[in-house]
Amino acid sequence: MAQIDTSLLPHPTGAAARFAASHSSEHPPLKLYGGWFCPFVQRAWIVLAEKNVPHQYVEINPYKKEKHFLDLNPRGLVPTLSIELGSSSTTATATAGGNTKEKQRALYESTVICEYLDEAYADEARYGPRLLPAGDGDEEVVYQRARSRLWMNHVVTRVVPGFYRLLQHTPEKGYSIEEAREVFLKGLREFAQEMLDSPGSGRGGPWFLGERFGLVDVMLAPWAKRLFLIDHYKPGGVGIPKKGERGGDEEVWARWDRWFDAVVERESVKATWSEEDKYIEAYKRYAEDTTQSEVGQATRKGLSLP
Ligand SMILES: N[C@@H](CCC(=O)N[C@@H](CS)C(=O)NCC(=O)O)C(=O)O
Repeated sequence: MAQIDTSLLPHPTGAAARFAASHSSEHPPLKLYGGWFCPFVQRAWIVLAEKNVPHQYVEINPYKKEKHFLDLNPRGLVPTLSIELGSSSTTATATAGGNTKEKQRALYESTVICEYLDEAYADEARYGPRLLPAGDGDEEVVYQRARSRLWMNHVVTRVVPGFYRLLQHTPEKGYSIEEAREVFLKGLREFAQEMLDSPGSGRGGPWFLGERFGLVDVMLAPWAKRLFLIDHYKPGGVGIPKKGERGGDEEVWARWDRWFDAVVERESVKATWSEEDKYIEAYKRYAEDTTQSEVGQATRKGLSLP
């Protein structure tokens, strides 16, 4: 594997360094294995911060496929959670005298991890509001939960792949930067349009569900924070049209601005963010399309992301 992906700065900086340091003590019930630069990790990190969940953060380099990491996650990707079931800090009931080894479990995939954390730490009095609308009795709640999953899926299958296709664009590619930008902007515009059209309070925002921050916001927040990398590295940048130059789209992009301005200021998002120049360094390998990461290789081959 090329050195480029294994020579990453080995620790977070700035606010994320402080957040990691405040969660560095041994905590067997819940450990998050992550990499400071990784947007998928930031999703899980944001949920932990939102809900103030007791945990240990363990910084690793996922490109070095160390055995203890692969034992937890055979896919070898961060975020990875290590969980000890039966501990008192989750909703699971403690079983006395059991074999703790058997209760040691792992989970991976950022979307699965985020939903798990929201469910495992569901006590609203202790962990704050649920991030996915919860409850089965109310048909509106059940609908909003499904709708949230639909738009989480939009972020996962459309927006995120579009981000890498644009960021990894180089002049020798078989597609133009304009085309990559158009596809990416289409995904963002559709997201903003859905917020604008949404029934009830979602329309006014600032969040996807209106006044309530939720998992749809979590899914996209790390890439919203990383949009500046496209402006930094790619000619023409992200290309969101400027206010007053949006033609018939003034309203829809204004709704995007409202969401974006709120998300970059969200405490949990800021708390899990390192120093800006460190991302510029870390993403050079994407911008030059030399990364050996699985996301980078899949983008290069036109395959769906790992
Ligand atoms: N689908 C996964 C993607 C996770 C992912 O790609 N993580 C990257 C870091 S940002 C990783 O661990 N890469 C290791 C590699 O590519 O070898 C998720 O949502 O958790």
